[in-house]
Amino acid sequence: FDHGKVTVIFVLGGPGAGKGTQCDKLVKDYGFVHLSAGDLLRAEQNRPGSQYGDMIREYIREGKIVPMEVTIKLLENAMRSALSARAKEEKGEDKWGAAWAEGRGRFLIDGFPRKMDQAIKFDEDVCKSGFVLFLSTTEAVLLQRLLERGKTSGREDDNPESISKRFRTFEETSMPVVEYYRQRQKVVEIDSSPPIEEVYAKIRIAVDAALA
Ligand code: UP5
Ligand code: MG
Repeated sequence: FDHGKVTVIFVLGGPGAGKGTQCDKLVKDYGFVHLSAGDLLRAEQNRPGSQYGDMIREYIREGKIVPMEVTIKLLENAMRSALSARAKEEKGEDKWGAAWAEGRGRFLIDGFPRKMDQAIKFDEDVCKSGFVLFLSTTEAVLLQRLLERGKTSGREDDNPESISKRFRTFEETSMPVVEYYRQRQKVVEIDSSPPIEEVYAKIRIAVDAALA
């Protein structure tokens, strides 16, 4: 991907921080393509004939990070197909159509990178990130959200046992990635404890400043 044209924002935060929720809102207002690494992995897990299905299911239930080759390939494929799909749309068909037709895609990558090896590999092989939106809150808030969502989500990792494993992986493996970007002045940290709209208002300010 041409770094001068493609903008990538990583959206990071603990399990249940609101990454998916806030990305959905940004898509509506800014025309980003939203790619959730977790959603891509779940889709691959359920794809008939996938050689990775069982492996992904096991990793997700255990709250562990799937080997990066699999996730990066899924992300790269999804970025390419989004770019070509949007480029085919007629210019002006939507307010972002023209930009996409010129290959100037904007991507929100949600829940990735969450391990140092992924961060370095993606930077080198795919594209450098513009900046990182880091949604932070307490484990008590996260737990309450995930247990509530678990009543209807059907997600195999929204149960107390998997949730505590996800918390541990986030602290031990994913926070170092946030710190790595923080040292490089790439992180905008937003408290995601308040109501959804309040969090989103702060995110908009950060995104507007970054894109200006
Ligand atoms: N909610 C959201 N915001 C709220 C607010 N401000 N106030 C009140 N409620 C709020 O939100 C969670 C719930 O909280 C929802 O019910 C929402 O309404 C409410 P959501 O937006 O879904 O939060 P999100 O941060 O997206 O939570 P998610 O559970 O998706 O985060 P995870 O990081 O745990 O899940 P993900 O899908 O990214 O990854 C799952 C697994 O995949 C990982 O554990 C790992 O095993 C694997 N994975 C990899 O191996 N590699 C990767 O690169 C990525 C994932
Ligand atoms: Mg999510």
